[in-house]
Amino acid sequence: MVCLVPMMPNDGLRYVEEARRIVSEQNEWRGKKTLNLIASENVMSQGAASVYNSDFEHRYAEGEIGERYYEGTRYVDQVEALLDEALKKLFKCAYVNYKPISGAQANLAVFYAYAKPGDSVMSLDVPSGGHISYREFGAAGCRGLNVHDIPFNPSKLEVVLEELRNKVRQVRDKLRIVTLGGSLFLFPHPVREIATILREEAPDQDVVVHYDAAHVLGLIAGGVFQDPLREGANIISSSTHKTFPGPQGGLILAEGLTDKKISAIRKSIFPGLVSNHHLHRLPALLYTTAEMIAFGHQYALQTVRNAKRLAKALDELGFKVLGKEKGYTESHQVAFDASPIGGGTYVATRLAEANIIVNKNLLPGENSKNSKNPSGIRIGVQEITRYGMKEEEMERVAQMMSEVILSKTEPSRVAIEVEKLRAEFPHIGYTFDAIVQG
Ligand code: DSN
Repeated sequence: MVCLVPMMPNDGLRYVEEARRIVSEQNEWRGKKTLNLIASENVMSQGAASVYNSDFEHRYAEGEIGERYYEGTRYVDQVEALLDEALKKLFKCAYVNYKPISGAQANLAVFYAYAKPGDSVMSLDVPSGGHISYREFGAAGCRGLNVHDIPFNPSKLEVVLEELRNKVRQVRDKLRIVTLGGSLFLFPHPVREIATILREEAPDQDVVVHYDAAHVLGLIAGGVFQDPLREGANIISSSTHKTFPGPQGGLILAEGLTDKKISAIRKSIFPGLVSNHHLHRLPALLYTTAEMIAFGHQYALQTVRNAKRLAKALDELGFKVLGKEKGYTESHQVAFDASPIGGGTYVATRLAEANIIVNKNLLPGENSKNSKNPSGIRIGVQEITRYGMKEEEMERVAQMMSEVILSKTEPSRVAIEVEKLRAEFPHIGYTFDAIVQG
């Protein structure tokens, strides 16, 4: 017999107080004391944040605009109609679906729509930049797909097109999807060339060219990276919170797909993988989309300029930065090989002690078994760019990283410099905040 001991109100109160304290300390620390260089994160504007928490967070709206399975959805319909229009305008595409609640779920929706168990897909392996969701241990594997590697040259940081052609010849009979894009994503992928290879080598297979834009969506929106839907990609999956500075969530964009393929992806998402699509994020996504229509180009341009400058400064200070021969990067990311200076885990941990937040990362050519202590460090400058930092500040950031790692300065001393730098840039830029509130 189970004996239940009655809880006292104070037992509950402790958790409440702790929850409030933790959130308050997180906001203070992340908002004022850290340089956030995680490549997959960003911050929403005050305006977007102001429409994020609302009654929508309690509601359901399964179904489509005007055809819901619930009553009381008048205002969701209004938000979604505007979101549909704004996203199509920004990305110049015929179809959008903002119901996936994460980028990985959007990827699973693509695999579910266009391949069945036992079919083949191709993607970059994780060290070459592929996201875990494209691999056999991720969403592709959950769908029962056979995953083949896209050949990648680790020193040139490029897809090897002739090897890819040979691979397509070998697996063409069951090949359904080629997934481009990734998590370590310094340079555009050869979408046009790969689409051509697929047309030439598997003309009868109707292979879907799928591009995961999660990391670079804001750069695509700003017109400073590649434009996958114009280069031969049939469908884009993404998250909405990396270089695209919206609420956390997922997205599908498509252009030129047949009605049958549109219907397949729509059904794959609802009723396939998503029941309710977390409505509270939609007004914030609309708000951010409007900001990207207005300010996306300037923001994206500055982001890439900052990444290039940070990479160059780190290189000059003695870090082994990837991609030097190609200008280091064309995206928001910078990567360096930390193996000569203690390895990825050591460097990331030590930088974190100075409140410089990065992530350790596998590098191209590395054995994926090293994932617990990989060689690399991946950096993203999109968030500090949103706070208004420019090339001059990138030099300062590189200098601080060098002090902590190369000069072995006590991290707590550098943390003081980090806090000072943050204090100079308290406001998020490239937004309507000044206009709407002023
Ligand atoms: N794993 C994340 C990244 O940092 O790239 C994306 O889901």
